[in-house]
Amino acid sequence: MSEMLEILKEMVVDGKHKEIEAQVQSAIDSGIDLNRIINDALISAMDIIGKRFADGEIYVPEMLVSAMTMKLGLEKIKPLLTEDEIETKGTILMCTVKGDLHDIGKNLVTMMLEGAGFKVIDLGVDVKIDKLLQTVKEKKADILGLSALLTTTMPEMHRVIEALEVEGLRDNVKVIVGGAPIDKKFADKIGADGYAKDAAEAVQLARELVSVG
Ligand code: B1M
Repeated sequence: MSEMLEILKEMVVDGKHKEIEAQVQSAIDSGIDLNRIINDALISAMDIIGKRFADGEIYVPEMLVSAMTMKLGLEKIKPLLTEDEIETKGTILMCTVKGDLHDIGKNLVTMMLEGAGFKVIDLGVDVKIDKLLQTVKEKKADILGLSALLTTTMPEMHRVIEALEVEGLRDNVKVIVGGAPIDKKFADKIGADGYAKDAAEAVQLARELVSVG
């Protein structure tokens, strides 16, 4: 089993996008827990890629091919996470903030939230504040989820919260934040309603926030 996960991890690291779907399917067929496929193979591969990039061993194109490979693998798992149609628990608006194009983590969080029965409206990446405010109003979202992977785009989360206040929308929606450079201290500092370190925590947090209304 762990050998299969190792192979999967290497495939993502090496950007073997043509082979990844078949390998993920084999892992699923052999009964490996989906969370292990996600955490121990796919996410773990991106950590290796991040380190190699930081160390100057690889460049953006290689990072991009690995990201694409990871996405293909995740897409294969997605239908299994959202198999049970459960009554909607609440509406969540998700996005990666303006200036930031990283969407793998955001997509993973979205999938897990959908799997947990939330209706998720995914606005994509590089989302401007105007668009967020307009959609919060139109869709009457219970929660707004903001993702950021760059230290340079973290401050955009604060600007979103300030804009919600200015527009008189802050009390209508809970704001949750996440992404590799974000932590609880930062979330508290900018006045977010919650921080989640990963997709599983995001589901837990969303459940808590919706139940307290
Ligand atoms: Co970028 N990149 N990247 N990159 N990239 C990082 C983030 C970096 C840490 C790499 C490094 O130097 N080690 C670094 C940021 C440094 C910094 O800010 N301090 C970096 C850089 C510098 C850049 C560029 C500037 C490079 C350049 O062009 N010179 C550029 C910026 C582009 C832009 O956004 N404007 C860039 C570009 C890219 C690619 C496009 C090539 C590609 C992204 C492809 C895509 O997403 N479609 C990419 C990738 C793949 C990475 C790394 C390697 C992997 C990110 C990832 O997908 N991780 C990353 C290094 C790393 O993080 N190890 C890196 C897997 C994913 C599942 O984890 O996104 O953390 P993550 O999500 C987690 C949690 O954070 C959390 O749950 C998820 C699941 O557990 N979470 C939430 C995330 N959002 C949440 C929201 C929530 C709750 C939890 O609630 C709302």
